[in-house]
Amino acid sequence: NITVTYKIAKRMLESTGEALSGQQLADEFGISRTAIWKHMKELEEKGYEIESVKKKGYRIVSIPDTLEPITIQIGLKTKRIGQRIEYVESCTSTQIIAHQLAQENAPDGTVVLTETQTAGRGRMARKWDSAAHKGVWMSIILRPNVPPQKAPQFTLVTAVAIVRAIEEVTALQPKIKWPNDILLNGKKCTGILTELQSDADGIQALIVGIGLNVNQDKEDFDLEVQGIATSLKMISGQTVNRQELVRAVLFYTELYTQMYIDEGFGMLKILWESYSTTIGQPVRARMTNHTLEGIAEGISDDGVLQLRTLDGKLHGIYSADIEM
Ligand code: BT5
Repeated sequence: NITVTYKIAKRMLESTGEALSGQQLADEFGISRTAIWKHMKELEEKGYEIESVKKKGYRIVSIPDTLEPITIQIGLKTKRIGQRIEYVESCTSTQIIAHQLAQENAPDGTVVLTETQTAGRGRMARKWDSAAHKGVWMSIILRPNVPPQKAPQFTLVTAVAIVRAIEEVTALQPKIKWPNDILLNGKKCTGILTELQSDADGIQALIVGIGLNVNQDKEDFDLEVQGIATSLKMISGQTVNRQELVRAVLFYTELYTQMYIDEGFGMLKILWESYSTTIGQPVRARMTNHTLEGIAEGISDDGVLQLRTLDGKLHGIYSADIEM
């Protein structure tokens, strides 16, 4: 029974490095010592390294590089986001699963995590390349009590949270490209996709999708994106602990989305602008039917990009692809 196995693993991890005797575990879980031994074998099969110390008992020495809930939830410092985590080894898209869960009344802060997606998506049904076990492919369900026009800023707020998380876990200094890209050395390491479930009463759920390239090497990317994509490992030269990174992303996403909900966009706008590569730069904004060129002067309190064209006119851009 896999849930019992994980409960035992959780108990062992929480005893911070001390060995627990088979008898003690057997008593606590109300099963036999042989059953405990079988659960240890089960964990070993799943990639957990277990030391069994004569007379003292069992100790978990290392945990596998997966994003299974217990590997994330131990040491997670959030109150809401990630208290429930749905994990699947593989799926079409975590956005699809999250939309489904949101319709089934999954609580605020529910997280969907996977190792690989067969139909990962970007904006406007573009493809998102999701190499197995190399990135963080995740959707977060939020149920903020705000009017629908306050939804687009969640993408910007999440971008700030991801930059803070990457800064904390690595020595890297990522930049944000309006509206939804995070860059390292000018290449995309993260994309964000915020989708909305709403009705006459307002926002039912926001589904915030995060695609974060972590441990890919160049050849792990599809040919089409090799020239524009990068990963944390490619820039830092080091393999990054994905579990620690997910915990940091969840922590800062909770912190900053709550700040946005409680206090508005003001402070976050300042933070966002400090990380932005777009502001103050000449840019080309490609929209569905036309293109504008000018200087990106800033963003409004609604998260709308302010672009001044050569003729001096100021344009509010709600959605576009930016070239610099
Ligand atoms: C985005 O769209 O950047 C949003 C990506 C969101 C992906 C996450 S993964 C978890 C969740 N589940 C999903 O199905 N989606 C979300 P957009 O701005 O439209 O950029 C898409 C473009 O980025 C593509 O057309 C490619 O050019 C490029 N691209 C695709 N895969 C990439 C990758 N892994 N790294 C960098 N760039 C990529």
